[in-house]
Amino acid sequence: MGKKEVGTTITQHILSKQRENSEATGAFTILLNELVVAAKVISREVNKAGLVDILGATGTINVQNEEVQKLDLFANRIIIERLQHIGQLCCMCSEENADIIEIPARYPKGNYVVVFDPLDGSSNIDVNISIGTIFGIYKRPDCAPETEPLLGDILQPGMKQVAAGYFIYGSSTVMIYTTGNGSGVHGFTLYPSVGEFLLSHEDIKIPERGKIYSVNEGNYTYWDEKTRAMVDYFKTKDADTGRPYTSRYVGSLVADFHRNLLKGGIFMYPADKKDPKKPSGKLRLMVEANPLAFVVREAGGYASDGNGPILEIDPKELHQRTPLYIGSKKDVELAEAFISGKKNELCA
Ligand code: P6P
Repeated sequence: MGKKEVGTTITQHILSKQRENSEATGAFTILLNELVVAAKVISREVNKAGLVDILGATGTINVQNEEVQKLDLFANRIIIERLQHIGQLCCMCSEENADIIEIPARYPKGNYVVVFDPLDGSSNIDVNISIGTIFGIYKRPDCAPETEPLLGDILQPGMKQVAAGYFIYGSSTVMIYTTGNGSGVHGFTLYPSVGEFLLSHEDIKIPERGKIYSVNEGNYTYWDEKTRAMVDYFKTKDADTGRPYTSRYVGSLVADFHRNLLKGGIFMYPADKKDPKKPSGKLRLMVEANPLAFVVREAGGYASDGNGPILEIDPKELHQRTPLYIGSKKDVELAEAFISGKKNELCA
């Protein structure tokens, strides 16, 4: 038998997962496949951004009061256009849109809800640092697809996701996704010559403890004492616990998360006093923390807001922010012990 010419495509993999699930109707497969098409288009634009005049800001400001880069706008539009026509969604939520994105009346609707950050880390676009698209997929609580989508359809705890993942546009374009329930976390690398995402990282498991901590220490002055003590802990020399850890911080959540997923470690965006309007830090629960928390849990890791599991948070607002501690289970549990004040119990 000759060497496999192509390898396992993402479509083959999704279909094999669909066949394992007797209730699967193929709707989910259509949805994920359209997301893949959107990512291929975004990847092409990201990779030629340096050549074509789509760099630089549009001069507009998004709902997060951040300058919108042209590629942000482009990625947001592509994802909405690709998903709105497939007849599987009741609505969408994007980091770039203040309100729920409804499905135009001319298209049939379905019962899936997709939440996404179309291009996370966009401030790094101009300096050629890896950026990414983050997505989470929910089923709308049982109701007729044609009924008006309500905020309650989107504001579900992260544990209710039926799938989640991300695309990272870096030295190569990689898709990481999981459908939860022990199905594993799988990675696919885009082969531009084939135009397909091919299986490259099967059943990813994050090391139980890492040697890397990722945090913006420029915020040290804005942290409370527990947060400072926790970060100082990772920097203190102690041979028995493999400290000090190595510091790695890209400033692009998908890049920092992806490295830690493969190598082990902890990414932290603590609450801080830097911006009174963002006391919980700058990361968003629905479109950043929940999808990555769903992925890391399936890979054997953990994600906490410092007091408990991210996936158990009951969302109150579409764009609410949360402190985020995510990665190797033992490291995140340690961080949680510091922030929740249970550190002494842990060391008892
Ligand atoms: P800071 C990018 O803007 C982003 O939302 C995440 O991708 C990244 O982890 C974080 O902000 C970086 O924020 O405050 O350290 O620059």
